[in-house]
Amino acid sequence: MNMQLIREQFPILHQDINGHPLIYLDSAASSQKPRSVIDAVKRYYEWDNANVHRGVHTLGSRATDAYEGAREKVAKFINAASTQEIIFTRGATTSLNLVASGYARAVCGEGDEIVITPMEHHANLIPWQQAAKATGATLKYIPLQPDGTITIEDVEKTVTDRTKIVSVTHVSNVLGVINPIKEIAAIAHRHGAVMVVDGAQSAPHMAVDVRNLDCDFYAFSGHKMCAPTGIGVLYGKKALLDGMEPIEFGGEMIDHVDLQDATWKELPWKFEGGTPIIAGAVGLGAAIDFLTEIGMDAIEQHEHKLTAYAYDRLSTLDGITIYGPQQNRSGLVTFNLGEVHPHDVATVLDTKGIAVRAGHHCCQPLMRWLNVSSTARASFYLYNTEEDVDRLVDALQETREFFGYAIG
Ligand code: 7TS
Repeated sequence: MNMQLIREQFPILHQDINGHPLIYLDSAASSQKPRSVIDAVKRYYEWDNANVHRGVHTLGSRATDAYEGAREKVAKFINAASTQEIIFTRGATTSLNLVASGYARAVCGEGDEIVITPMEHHANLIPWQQAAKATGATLKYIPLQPDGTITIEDVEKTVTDRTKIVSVTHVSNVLGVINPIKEIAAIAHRHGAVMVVDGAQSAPHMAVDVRNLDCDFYAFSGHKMCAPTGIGVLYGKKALLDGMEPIEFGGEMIDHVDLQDATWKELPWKFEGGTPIIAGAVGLGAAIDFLTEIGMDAIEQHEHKLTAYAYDRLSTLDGITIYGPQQNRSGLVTFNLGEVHPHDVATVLDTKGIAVRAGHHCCQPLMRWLNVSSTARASFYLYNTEEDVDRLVDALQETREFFGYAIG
């Protein structure tokens, strides 16, 4: 990958923060946007903006074409069988809540099981807690190994014939663990359960093929993959989506309405109540074009190399604890520096122009399992370089010296 060419396409990266060139290491929270995405959204508002699926006028049909064109790009990007399987949502959180409210509550009952892991983001944990409480189902957890991974043997032990849903993150936003979704899906299916995947941290960073994974639902957010905030996707197998009731009613999703009853449009529109996030979808389409042109495999390889480099360099710092496995990890490194509070680490790094995230990363049960209240996290994307990692390591070294008393 030509790093200079790639970095030139992200205007935001070329500025000083607190007197230092910005090093952005928080893409797991939200990625930066390339010029082509910013321009596509701008062009849409300057030339094509109108509501979709209703106007017979030219702008209405241009907006509809742009919106539905983006859906085709998404379907191709994840290798869905058809655009009917692509529901536009507000993001991964909304997508997962849609499955928990629209599917889980309909199929689960007393004594049934929903299986997840302790490494889930709250967005893939609380919706299942709520669905379990509402239906009398039991929420079960596949246990974690000391390095934060799960084993297939434990999946086999946890999933039973009473399991209706298995929902696992493809990539952990804290541990960087990449879960073996295809193998887990095969076990879920053998027991008649459906496989839900939280793809918030995988879709932006690797080639995803939902048919090869054979997952039933796959959720992700645009803003973590170069697209604007406010747009996301729920992929679902057509037969399952056909059998599901919508959870939002009005506007776009309506077919025929009487005083006492109503019918819905066909897929995918039945799940898209109200005026959809048209400009967001246009931006997501442009982001997919941008990522695809560079190549998802090339992006994955770049991040893999960079993360290995970061892991090795960070490991040399006295008093550092790095969480998650050393091998087979995605593009982020989560750590603590002795007893220094991660918010202090992030604040000192910010004074040097380096943006990292500190906190519980919306994974409180995982923090408890790690026996910490919070951590710092550096997360990488296609625009990050080894020089960024070197700057981080140097800055952490200085932070370490500053807080030496707390590191020992
Ligand atoms: N699932 C995972 C694995 C995530 O990392 C996130 C966001 C979500 C779901 C929710 O995505 P949203 O776009 O609907 O908010 N993760 C993070 C993070 O790690 N730091 O900030 C947001």
